[in-house]
Formats: sequence, structure tokens, C-alpha cells
Amino acid sequence: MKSRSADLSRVSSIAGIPTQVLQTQCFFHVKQPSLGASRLCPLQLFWAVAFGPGATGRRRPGGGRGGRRPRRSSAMGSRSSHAARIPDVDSIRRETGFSQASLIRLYHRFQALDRNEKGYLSRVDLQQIGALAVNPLGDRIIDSFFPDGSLRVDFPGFVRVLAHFRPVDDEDNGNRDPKEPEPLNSRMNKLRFAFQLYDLDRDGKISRHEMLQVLRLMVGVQVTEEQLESITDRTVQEADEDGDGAVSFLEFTKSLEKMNIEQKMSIRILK
Ligand SMILES: [Ca+2]
Ligand SMILES: [Ca+2]
Repeated sequence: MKSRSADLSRVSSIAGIPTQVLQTQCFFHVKQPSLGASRLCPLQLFWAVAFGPGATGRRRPGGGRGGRRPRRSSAMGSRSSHAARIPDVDSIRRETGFSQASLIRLYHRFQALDRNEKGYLSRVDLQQIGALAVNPLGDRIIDSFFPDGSLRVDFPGFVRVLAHFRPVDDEDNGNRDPKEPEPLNSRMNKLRFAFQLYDLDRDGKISRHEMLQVLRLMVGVQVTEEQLESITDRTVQEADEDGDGAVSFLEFTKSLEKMNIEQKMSIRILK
């Protein structure tokens, strides 16, 4: 496992993400030990959206015009006064399950990413995140913040995406009103979210071609095209129960039945 840990610390230094985050939590799964599990996985990138570069100390690549710095709140005012400034904070809390402290933190992050104080983020705002810029999966991650071809994401939309990565806690399972919609961080919603990262054309199936594209982004250059094709075929075949050559959402969930999705698709500090 030596090479894997070396690989992780390299990734860690590139993306500015603690190694322990990488080690335990990757939600794409390539069944090919010789590839060293995963290269850069989406969870790390969502982590960077939520916390970097301010949190990781990573500088932006390329240097935007005039080296503008993200606004950082240095004021240590009371938390409730911060929360009061977040529009619709109560309904966001209900929908996402985030603690007030997390919402405040994410709100600061949102404001730091929102150059020009537009009140929303555009693709360009997210493209300035170093870890996404250097990662071939970066664009795919950015897409997930802009569903249905929208061009901007506001704060509620931003946290709604990140809420998929909130760890599942006892409260989520315990006193939940069955009439309420399923929480965004439920196993099913985590799976749905992962599925749509593969299902590019959103037809409800992962085609062989779509699988190939994602795997290509993930495994990098050390794999030949031929190997990649064979990994793709095997991955699709293993999941494809009805033999239509594509992976439906149901087949996707079944193929990941034994995987601890709740754990793998959670960012522990995102409470
Ligand atoms: Ca598809
Ligand atoms: Ca199928």
C-alpha cells in the first residue's frame, strides 16, 4: 500500500486537501486494484468547493486580474448576527439539515467565491477554485451546481448541492417526520447525486460511452485506451442486469448495495 499512500500525499499537496480526507472517502469506485484505486475523486473536489482555497491556503492558479482576494470575514461578531444576514436561513436549515455554524461558514465561503458581489455564483467563479482547475473532473463537478442549463447558482442552491455530503447522524434516522421529503443526505439521495455525475445526457441511464468518459477522467494517462475499454465493459456488464448495455439507476444502486455510501459520500466536517 506504499504507492497508494505516496499517491495520496501527492494528490493531497496538489489539491490542498488533508490526506485523511482522501484516504477514507472517495465515492467513485474503479474495480481495478492495479490502478491504485482512484486518482482524484469527486468527493475531494466538493470538499474544495466547500472549504478551499481559503481553508486550505491554496492560491488560485493563473492569478486573476490584479490578484483580487476573496473577501474574508474577519469580524468575530456573534454567530446569530451572522446567521441573520443569510437570506431565508431558517428554510435553508430545514431543507439541508446543516447546523447554523456550518451555514455561516458556507455563507462566508459563498461570498468569497462570489466575485463582484453579484449575489450568485457563475461557472467562472467556481472555475477559480484551484483544485477544480487542475482536475479533469472539475467541469463535471461544476456542472452539478448548474442543473438544467442554468447559468447561476444562489446560496440556497449552493448549499443544497453540498448538503448531499452532510454525514448521516442519528437525528436523521430518528425523529424524522415521514411526511417530510427525504433528507438530501440520505443514502438514496447521495446515490442519485452520484448517478447524475455519470449520466451526462440525463436520460436516466449510464451508457457505455458515458461510463467510458467518466473512467477516462478518473484514471488518467497511465492506462491505455484498450485497458480503459475493457474496464468500462466489465464495469457496465457487472451492473447491467437487464442486458440493455446501459446502467439504470436501479442497477446502479444494486451494484453499490454493499458499499457504505453513507460513509463514502460524506464530508465529516460538513455537519
Ligand atoms: Ca445517459
Ligand atoms: Ca441495464
